[in-house]
Amino acid sequence: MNPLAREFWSRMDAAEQKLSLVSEEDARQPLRPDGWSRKEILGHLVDSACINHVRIVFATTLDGYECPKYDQDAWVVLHGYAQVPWPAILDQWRARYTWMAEMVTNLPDAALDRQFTITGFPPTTIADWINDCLQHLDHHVHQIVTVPATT
Ligand code: NI
Repeated sequence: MNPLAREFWSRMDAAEQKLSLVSEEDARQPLRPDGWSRKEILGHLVDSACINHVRIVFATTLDGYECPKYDQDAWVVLHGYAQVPWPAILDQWRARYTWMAEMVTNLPDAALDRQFTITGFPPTTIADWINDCLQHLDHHVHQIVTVPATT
């Protein structure tokens, strides 16, 4: 297994252990006035996994791949995460990240240095982008676990 895939599985397992401890009551509360609740942050991680999974597969299989940015607030609203029970969002999260981890495990070494572009940003390599995805995961899991809920 390539080191990046090993890292992906281990960060995902660490995140899951923390996310599984969150109660439905805490998950429902916004973390800031007018900000996302834990449910919406976890839903945003589901969206991010879907989008970045597809970006990485396209970048692996197409030369010069360029993809759009996405409107993260609109995606969270469109999926109605605020109304979905925490365990259901967590099931989606687990499924999407496992699916992505399996794809990263199967990436040939040559794919890791391939470049792609998100419109408006400098080109990135697949390996750098996977590392960014893991930092993004850690950032939001940290928020979910440490920011006290406002009531
Ligand atoms: Ni984010």
